[in-house]
Amino acid sequence: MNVEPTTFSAEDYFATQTPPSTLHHDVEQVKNFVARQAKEGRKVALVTSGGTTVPLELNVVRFLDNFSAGTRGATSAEYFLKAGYAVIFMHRQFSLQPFSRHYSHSTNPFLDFLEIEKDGTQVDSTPRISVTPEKREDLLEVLSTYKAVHAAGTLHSLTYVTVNDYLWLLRALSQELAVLRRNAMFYLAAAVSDFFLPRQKMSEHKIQSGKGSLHIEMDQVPKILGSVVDEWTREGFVISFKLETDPALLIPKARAALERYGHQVVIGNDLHRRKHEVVFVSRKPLPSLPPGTHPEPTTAVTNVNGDVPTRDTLSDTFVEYWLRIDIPDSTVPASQVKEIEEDIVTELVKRHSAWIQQSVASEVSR
Ligand code: PAZ
Repeated sequence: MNVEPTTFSAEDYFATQTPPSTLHHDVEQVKNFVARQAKEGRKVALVTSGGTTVPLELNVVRFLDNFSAGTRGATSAEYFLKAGYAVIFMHRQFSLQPFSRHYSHSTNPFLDFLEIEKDGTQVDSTPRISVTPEKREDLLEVLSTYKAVHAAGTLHSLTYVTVNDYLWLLRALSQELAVLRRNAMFYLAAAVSDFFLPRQKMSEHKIQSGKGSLHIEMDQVPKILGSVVDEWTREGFVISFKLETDPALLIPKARAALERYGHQVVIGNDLHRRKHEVVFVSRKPLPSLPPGTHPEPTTAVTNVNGDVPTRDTLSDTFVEYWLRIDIPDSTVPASQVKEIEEDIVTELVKRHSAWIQQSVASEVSR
């Protein structure tokens, strides 16, 4: 069968692709979470995190994936919680999560710092387990924050695997967050595939070898950010991420995304420098805005040379703000390494507040 490649609109996509079986349940939980946060007057950040898969068969044996481990999303979620936001953490199943990320099985396996005490058994004669002394302080800090967040009920996590799961969830969650109006922030850090195989073109069973090379033609994933901004959650503060490997493309592509979707900020990052350098691209404030409403970046950062923050105005319409931190020395313990997400979140929290003030003021003056 020869099926032509299609460019799906968001509408066509949802009319032809099937939702994940857990969607209804996930949405009910988010609805309750959002209602509670709204009642308690909290802002809510929807953080998307990790890569998406693209299955090649209906009975999936093979799939396409990408590099993202979910570090950006999981780390940022912690800083949003610290800043007083409630967080909906929508992440790729088994990618990094807030708090537990500090004890990742590959970089800091927790079994390595638990000890079975030789003496001092408990009343029922089972041996006691204790934490290696040099790990106690860090663990106590992470654990206390984790427990406090759970007690406050300000973190809600849910998972996706495929790009299809991601798209359905993002649509449903955006619609749920619309009730928060300007108090909703969308922090879209997930690495979402640009291409997919519609179920109508997938083989039902495992693709067989023996016929030479494999040719698969994928369709383009619909540009869903436009629907988030224009239809599903029209008053939210939306930040998308743009990843490139060619530095020359970063700013033009980020600007093009802002131009196309009309959201608030694109954070650009280069694959290899993403842990210590990002660029915020946004539209220049209109000259008629009241004084003090311009979200001026004030975060104290230094670049790799120890210079003061740079802010380059490169066009009449857009403004770029580079955020850089020092590349950590390999001798610094992981728990003391500065994380760029701390500064990213500080900057966004400030911009979100300024933006709320500004849009409330312009609504009042209308
Ligand atoms: O998950 P991670 O920390 O390894 O990587 C983060 C990132 C590079 C995926 C994120 O910062 C990002 O740029 N996300 C958007 C990617 C894109 O679709 O362009």
